[in-house]
Amino acid sequence: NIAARQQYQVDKFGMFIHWGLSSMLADGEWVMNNRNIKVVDYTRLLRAFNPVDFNAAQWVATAKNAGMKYIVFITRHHDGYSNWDTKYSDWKITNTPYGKDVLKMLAEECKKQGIKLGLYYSLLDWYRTDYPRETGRTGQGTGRTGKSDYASYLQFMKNQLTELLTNYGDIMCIWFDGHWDQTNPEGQADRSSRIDWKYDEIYSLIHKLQPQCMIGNNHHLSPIDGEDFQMFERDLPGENKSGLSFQKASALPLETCETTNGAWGYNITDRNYKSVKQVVQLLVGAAGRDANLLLNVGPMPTGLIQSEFTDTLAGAGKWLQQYGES
Ligand code: FUL
Repeated sequence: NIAARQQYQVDKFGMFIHWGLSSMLADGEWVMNNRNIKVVDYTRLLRAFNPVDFNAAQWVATAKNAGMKYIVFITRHHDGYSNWDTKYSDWKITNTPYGKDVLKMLAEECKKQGIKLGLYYSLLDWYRTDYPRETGRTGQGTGRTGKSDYASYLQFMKNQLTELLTNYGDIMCIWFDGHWDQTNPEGQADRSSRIDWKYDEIYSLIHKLQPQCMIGNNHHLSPIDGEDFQMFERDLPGENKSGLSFQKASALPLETCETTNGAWGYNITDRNYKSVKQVVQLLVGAAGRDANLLLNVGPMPTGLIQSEFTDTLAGAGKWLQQYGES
């Protein structure tokens, strides 16, 4: 959809939000894998998640105040937990003591405040048994047994994506991640996948449900058919400072993502907060390459975005008001 791609490039600046059960452990969103926490132990987090300070209005206002035009929210990260009321899993926000569909509240608030909403969706899953973990590179310490079954896992993803693209209004983009779990080690040129993800089926389903929805995939490869934008994780398009981005910039709209400190998910020991100046430099660096900047915050387990982030983002917003194009 050409109009959606053009609009996407105009939108330029967005807020990435990494938040979920892992936020409670306050050690980044990879904590389950990094500490080899077993599914039987990790799932105990479900009964403890009660983000009483969650306030969609605060999140959306923080983005708006920064001059951002969209939000990309983690609906499901690698730990497989769903941040919405999905019918296809019990491992979800509505089974916590909090019990409310945060995605619904966020979608409604975005609509109210005129901010677009995109959804991050992990292909990789450390929780489900049917995810092809035998060929995966991560999540080996989670103690899952049984035979994996990609056909079943694919159907699950399609069901969930259908929910996401049916029940939450217009979705600006689906931001896929985790492809690299099934490739040879990062840093090597050979990124061929050990499984066939059947992207053609996944992408055509999305475009059928919402033709204007932009598809991007953090596979660190050149874009394939069906993708609408090309992303560079913590990198400027065409450079490879991260050691992840071997792909060259294509003709598609480009996006670079970065964090406001060093981590994606909430991490109490990470005080490496970027200054307003650093954020502005990121913005200018991205814009100079005609790329969007998707800048991340990791809200606290209570649901609040900490002031170290909101203050800096407000500072960047002020700068934009003064020197940016409107
Ligand atoms: C990576 C993920 O593994 C990180 O946890 C994070 O979500 C980042 C944006 O993408 O591939």
